[in-house]
Amino acid sequence: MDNLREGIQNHIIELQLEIDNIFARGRNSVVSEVTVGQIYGGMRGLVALACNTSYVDPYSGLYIGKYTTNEFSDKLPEEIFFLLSTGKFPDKESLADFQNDLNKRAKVPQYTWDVLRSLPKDTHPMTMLSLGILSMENESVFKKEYRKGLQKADYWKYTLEDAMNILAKLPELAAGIYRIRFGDGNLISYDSNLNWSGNLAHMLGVNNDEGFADLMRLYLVLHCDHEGGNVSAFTSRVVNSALSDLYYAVSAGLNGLAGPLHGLANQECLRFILKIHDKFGDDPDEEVLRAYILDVLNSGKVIPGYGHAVLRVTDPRFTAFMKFGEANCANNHCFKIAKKLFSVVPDILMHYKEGKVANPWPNVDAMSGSLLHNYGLNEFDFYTVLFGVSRVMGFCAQNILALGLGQPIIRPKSVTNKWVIDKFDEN
Ligand code: FAM
Repeated sequence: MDNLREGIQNHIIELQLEIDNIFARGRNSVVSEVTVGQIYGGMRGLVALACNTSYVDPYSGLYIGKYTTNEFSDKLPEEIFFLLSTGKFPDKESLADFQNDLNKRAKVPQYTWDVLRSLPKDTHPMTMLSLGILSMENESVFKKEYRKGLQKADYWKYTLEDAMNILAKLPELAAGIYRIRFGDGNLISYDSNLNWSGNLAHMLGVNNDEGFADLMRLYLVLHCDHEGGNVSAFTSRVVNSALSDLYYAVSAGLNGLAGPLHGLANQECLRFILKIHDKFGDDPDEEVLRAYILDVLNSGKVIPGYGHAVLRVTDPRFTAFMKFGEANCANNHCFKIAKKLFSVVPDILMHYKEGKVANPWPNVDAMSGSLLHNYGLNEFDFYTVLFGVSRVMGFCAQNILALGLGQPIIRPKSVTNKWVIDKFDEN
């Protein structure tokens, strides 16, 4: 992985130069004001973090580095990790070198399986994933080197070692969790001739169809990162900023992803589609669908898969999944219903309660579950694990770069109600 290490080193130098320039133009310039509403409202919209791995534009969606979703959605996850952490796609030789390195580190230790197999049978797969990563913390190279006395400038290098060890083991770990939790508990062996996502598809043992392997590739690419302020990425960075090693930080980020307002939302979408299928069959009439959506809204519920905190257009990741569905499973009943919802829901949400829904368009979750279901991956509780496997790439890249740039421990200031009241009285 020499090329990856060199790529990151160069990227850190470039980013540091940019930051030096920014500071020269005004280190104390004000870019954002904090309202009382934001203090009590989850800091929504507050500009308070720098993250150079990815950016979400309200109108053009997710960028990884300088590339739009359309420009990276046909790549391999390995290429995406390279892009997240170096700002560039790898050439052929760098990609092969990186993949060889992952192959060498792929084996999950026996003690991790012992931990996972000792859990109650109905443990949530996200608990198993988080615990699986944490169980390997004793292997942290960063931790060992730090104890010996590590220079600050080298923190990122040993964090990269940890990242490689974690990323390499994720396909075997995630697939093993699936087979222990939902299958007969027998694990399928890693195949070093396959790539990262190909191995995940193979070891899950759900479907040998090439389309399924390609769906795993696309799924792992599209969920890789979403800026630095979302619950899981931010949590992971906060934990790592205390120099807790990457095993702690990745496990912590996954714990955030496991929440129903974050990564767990995707399973709700498929549940919604299956409910529509149960009620109205394979090909519901648009008018019937429209009436049903209004009923759901009038009962005070949200339409899963629609709306977004940042986006104001159809999520390009939804569009990429839709394109995949058209090419691979156009006649699948869930896909057809998801597609029909796309032609009905935005118009309803646009006019709902005088336009209070800021974004009536579909997000990434509106389509992904239908595609997984098409290939026989029907266990909803596992979907967030796939999201997690992908998102770990973002956690790792964000932490490596932040350490490379010497970012300090994160410690925003909190205040009491009294402090806020006194502030009002002062003004
Ligand atoms: N159906 C019904 N009402 C909706 C709605 C939807 N899909 N999306 C937003 N609204 C309502 C929202 O509940 C709020 O109503 P109240 O003022 O009564 O609370 C109002 O519209 C304004 O909300 P907003 O500013 O448009 O959205 P937020 O930024 O507050 O929330 C979401 C964004 C994604 C939480 C919200 O759109 C939602 O609940 N969507 C459905 C669930 C979903 O798809 N979640 C997955 C999100 C995905 F991108 C992810 O992170 N994995």
